[in-house]
Amino acid sequence: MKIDILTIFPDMFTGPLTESLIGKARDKKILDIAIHDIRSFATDKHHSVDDKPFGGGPGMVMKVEPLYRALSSVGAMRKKNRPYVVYLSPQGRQLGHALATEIASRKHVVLVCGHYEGIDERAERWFDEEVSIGDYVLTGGELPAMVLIDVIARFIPGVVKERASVEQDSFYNGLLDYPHYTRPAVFKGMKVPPVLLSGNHAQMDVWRTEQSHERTRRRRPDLLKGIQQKKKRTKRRIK
Ligand code: 58G
Repeated sequence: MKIDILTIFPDMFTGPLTESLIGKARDKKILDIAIHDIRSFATDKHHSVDDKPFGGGPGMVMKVEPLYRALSSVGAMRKKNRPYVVYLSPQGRQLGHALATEIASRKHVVLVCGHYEGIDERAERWFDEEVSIGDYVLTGGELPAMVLIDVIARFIPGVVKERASVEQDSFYNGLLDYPHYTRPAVFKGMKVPPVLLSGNHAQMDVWRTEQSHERTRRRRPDLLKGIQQKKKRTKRRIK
């Protein structure tokens, strides 16, 4: 998968995209991530990327010309083989498991990071989708872009070593994760649930499934409603 990031703060990406699993996936060429400085596409002598809003009001607005040129440079303006262009914005469709798998299925994605009060509205036509990571406003789209890259990277085969690890995670099956434990078996009197030390794998599976359901019922009952509806729909289809 190829990801092009358009930003006016390219340095913000170095840590999160060079360390850990994402860094390894880039080394292995599973993930091809390129970061582009929108400022380098400005043609005026001050390389300006923002300007005062028409009609007045507080703050600055990101200009369309440098962004247009940056988008052109990554192939977003061509007719054939256009990448999927995503603008990170609080007005977008809220990111979740479903949206993440959809974006992860694309071959080439362009992430546009805004700043200040946002981008000149005339840029909207160049975006295939606006994505929000939650109902809050941030100073820029860079952190949301990194969150999006991290969540989609986990769905690309080879990024997370074990497929089972991805498939067992919360939200894959619509349930919260079961509790995890590692050595020592007793720490300051706190014991690991005996079933996990029993060696009976069938029993352990039952226990974990029970824990997942119980946790989901207590903490996220809204998720269980979703599963019940899904079950009802497939039942109807079978009839
Ligand atoms: C209002 C405010 C509209 C994404 C700011 C547009 C981006 C939150 C999210 C903006 C973001 C999110 C300018 C700064 C987008 C622009 C950017 N804030 N919830 N801020 O995903």
